[in-house]
Amino acid sequence: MLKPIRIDRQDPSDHGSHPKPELRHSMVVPVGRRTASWRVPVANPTVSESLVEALHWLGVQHAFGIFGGGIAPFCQAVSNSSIRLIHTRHEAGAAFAAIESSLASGRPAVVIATTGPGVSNMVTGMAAARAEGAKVLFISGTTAAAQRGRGAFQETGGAFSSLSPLFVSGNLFHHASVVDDPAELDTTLARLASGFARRQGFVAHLGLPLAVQTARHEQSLPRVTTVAPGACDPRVGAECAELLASEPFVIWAGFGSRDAADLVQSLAELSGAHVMCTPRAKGVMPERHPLYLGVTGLGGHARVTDYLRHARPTRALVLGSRLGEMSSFWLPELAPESGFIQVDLEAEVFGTAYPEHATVGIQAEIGSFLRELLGAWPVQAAPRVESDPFASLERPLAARPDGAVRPSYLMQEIQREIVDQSDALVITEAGNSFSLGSHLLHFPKSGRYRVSAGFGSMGHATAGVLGAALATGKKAFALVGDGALLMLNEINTAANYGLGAVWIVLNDARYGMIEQGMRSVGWAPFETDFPRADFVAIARAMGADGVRVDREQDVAAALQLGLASLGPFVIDVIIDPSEIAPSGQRNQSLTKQGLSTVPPAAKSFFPEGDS
Ligand SMILES: Cc1ncc(C[n+]2csc(CCOP(=O)(O)OP(=O)(O)O)c2C)c(N)n1
Repeated sequence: MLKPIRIDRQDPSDHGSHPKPELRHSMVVPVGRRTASWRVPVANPTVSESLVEALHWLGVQHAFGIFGGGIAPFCQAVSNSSIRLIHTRHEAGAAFAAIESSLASGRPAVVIATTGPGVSNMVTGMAAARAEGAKVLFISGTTAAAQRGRGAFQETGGAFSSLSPLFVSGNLFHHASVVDDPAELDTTLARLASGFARRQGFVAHLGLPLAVQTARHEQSLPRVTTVAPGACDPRVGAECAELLASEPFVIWAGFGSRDAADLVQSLAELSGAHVMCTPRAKGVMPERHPLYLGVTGLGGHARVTDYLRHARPTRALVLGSRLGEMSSFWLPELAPESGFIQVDLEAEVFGTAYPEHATVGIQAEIGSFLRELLGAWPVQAAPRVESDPFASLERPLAARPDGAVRPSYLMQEIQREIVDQSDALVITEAGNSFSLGSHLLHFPKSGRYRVSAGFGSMGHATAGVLGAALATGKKAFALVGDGALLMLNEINTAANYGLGAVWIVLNDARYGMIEQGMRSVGWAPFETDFPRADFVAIARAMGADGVRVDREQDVAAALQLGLASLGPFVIDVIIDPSEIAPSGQRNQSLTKQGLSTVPPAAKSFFPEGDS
């Protein structure tokens, strides 16, 4: 029977009237929204149509993927809905775009693949989604029960398929299942509704056999409203305020604090504590603020460790970071004498990076914790604000007349033309662009910089930039290596949909990070270079446009072209490979893990030093 769909919840970003005012502060409502694109519900809907309607109601705006016979009915249902469907060139590209769309918007995104290789092509993206804390639902075709074990083409799901482990909840998925019967759909939707309400991300995988995709299923929407866990007990805030106000401490901001940037800054200014950020938290504290120290981990700043050595804060307040390798390299010098107060929604992260140091773990949402802490902060505690001791280290580089573009010069111009002149998002790729971006770009606010520090797959930024551009409706810039853009690019997809994605390619005709890494541990590089690619020709051949830059004088104009371009655009920058990227700590970390006993040979080019 056809039932009208009532959407009577509000987008949580709309702080107007709420249906249940008594729960206003703690309720995280799945991102259902009163939509302008109201559709007349389909009569006698299929499972695919019901699922799509529910996903739309849960806030999904974008689906990315590659079609195939095993998932065709679901693709058709998405295509007929108000969810925007982007048909990509690789399932991994679809996954990376979905991750970045989700992180840029806070909404769940969907990735679609057909049976067999469609599913296996998504695996890297699945792991990246989990590591990045995105909200992504992977939906794939599965083999019908009656055909399983009988040599079905691209057999997927069930007892006989090599891909069956991909339909089990665990370390990869918060929820995974094959929906073998339409009757399972409502329970599955309830699981998705509560999962998508999690602030720390949710990754799910559903397998849908064809017969289930086309079976009739009466439309129903999830009736779950989740009260978020992790609101901070005021007594905890008061105790922490008393402790921290009595001793010098440093704030170590992680990705989990990105939505509480104002509160982090308020705490720093009220207490006088300095702030250091993990790469993914760049901008949580304005990076030109006098109390900002710099980045820790890959591309980090030596001035952070210098400060800790000289100022000797007794404790670090860690906000929303597990302090993993790319955020800390587990450096002992980053651990203050009395250890850490670590605030996180995930209790499993407490004390794991520095097990030998004392850690007080507080399981709470960062914003709620900081509000309690600030509310209880003793008025008599005098702020210890100092001026920025490092400002004088910044020396603008002049364009040199000859030679390829120095990466440091390119970053300076990106700062001036893109970061300072626009509100575009910048995403850096696995490779030298990660450490260069983290080290040399300065962001005034949270949400402008992205890097996959958790899983770090090449191709994450080259394809993720599509999702960022789509979700923000603005230009998004991917700073990528030539190797990564050759590995995976969705330029043709971006051209197809006219997306505002811009790739700035560090074209050095080699896997630069690998080559520099080999040199830095004393190896003679082998097999790292490859023929130089012409990315402008590639861009044009794929329906986009671009410009090549091979001297520093032309960098600014090329970046302006990228900013002004109407569609996808590639800026192919011939860079000087002799300038060593600030990735020294990664190489030292690999050496400690057993890579080489040869003493490091290459030194970082960067005068500030990478920590
Ligand atoms: C899928 C994947 N394979 C391999 C790696 C290891 N890796 C990290 S950086 C890198 C080289 C990157 O070269 P390029 O994209 O040209 O960037 P560059 O460092 O030269 O700027 C490799 C192979 C990875 N991170 N991801």
